[in-house]
Amino acid sequence: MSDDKLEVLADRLRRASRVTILTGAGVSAASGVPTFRGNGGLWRDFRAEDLATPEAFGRNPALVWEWYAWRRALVASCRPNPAHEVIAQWSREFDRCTVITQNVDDLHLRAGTSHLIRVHGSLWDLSCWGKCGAEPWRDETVPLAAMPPACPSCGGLARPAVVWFGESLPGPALDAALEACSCDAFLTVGTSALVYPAAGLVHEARRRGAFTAEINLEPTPASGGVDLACLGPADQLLPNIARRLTS
Ligand code: BJW
Repeated sequence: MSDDKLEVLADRLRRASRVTILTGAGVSAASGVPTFRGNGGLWRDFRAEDLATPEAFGRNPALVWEWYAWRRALVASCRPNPAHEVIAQWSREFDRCTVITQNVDDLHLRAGTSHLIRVHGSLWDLSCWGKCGAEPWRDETVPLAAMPPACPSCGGLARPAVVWFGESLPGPALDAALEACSCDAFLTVGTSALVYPAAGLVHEARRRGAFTAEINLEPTPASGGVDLACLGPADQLLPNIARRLTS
């Protein structure tokens, strides 16, 4: 990664009044959380697309819960890495900085990020599969007391309160994410840019006049459409940019 690109990005961030950062699984990779696609993206022989759907849960809730229980245990043993820490610092120190994450691991929250929008929910929230009307509830116990867990209100089957393929993103989160596309600089970090509508946000930001940049280990479908694509690990490039901002 050339120093010039990082300097250009640092300069854009320095001059921006409003910054928006979109994150994906690559931001948590250095914490030991597996990404969805690419090396290590499989759980047993299943891809995310095989398990993260209402149809998969309806067919075999025990299997899908096993996947989530495994991920909850793994994430519980992980810590935020320097990428989370820099993003958290910027979210607190820049005047107007919004962080939109597709990640459900809550490592941004644990790093102390403010103005955080979680568009795909959280591993640690549960809701009623039968939609009995109970509000989603938080359960951070590892392992879960009962498998599969039950809704405390109606006793029916509970589900992870995350957004599966074919489901709508929570309206307020999506509205806030779209609003945050009206910014001076939009940075997309550690996402394969394959899953919509999140993948469309960077293009929306550019359409509205933002300077757009991507940080990823490899090129993605978004790379050709951003102003600056930086190849490298987020946990190294973000601290490098942060140092330039303070020097
Ligand atoms: C590093 C790194 C390091 C690694 N440093 N980088 C428009 C067009 C086409 C399709 C659609 C569309 N609109 C909607 C759809 C359908 C669908 C969709 O997008 N399908 C595509 C796959 C084609 N979208 C939906 O269904 C969404 N709902 C919706 O739109 O509702 C309305 C509607 C419904 C149906 C039809 C039309 C409209 C919902 C999407 C929900 C996604 N849910 C999941 C699971 C969440 C719960 C859970 O975690 O269990 O969200 S799937 C999974 O993918 C998860 C992630 O948040 C999401 C994105 O993955 P992410 O974060 O990008 O991870 P990876 O693994 O893909 O990439 C990691 C990247 O990091 C890689 O690029 C690495 O190189 C990089 N990397 N180490 C920097 N150290």
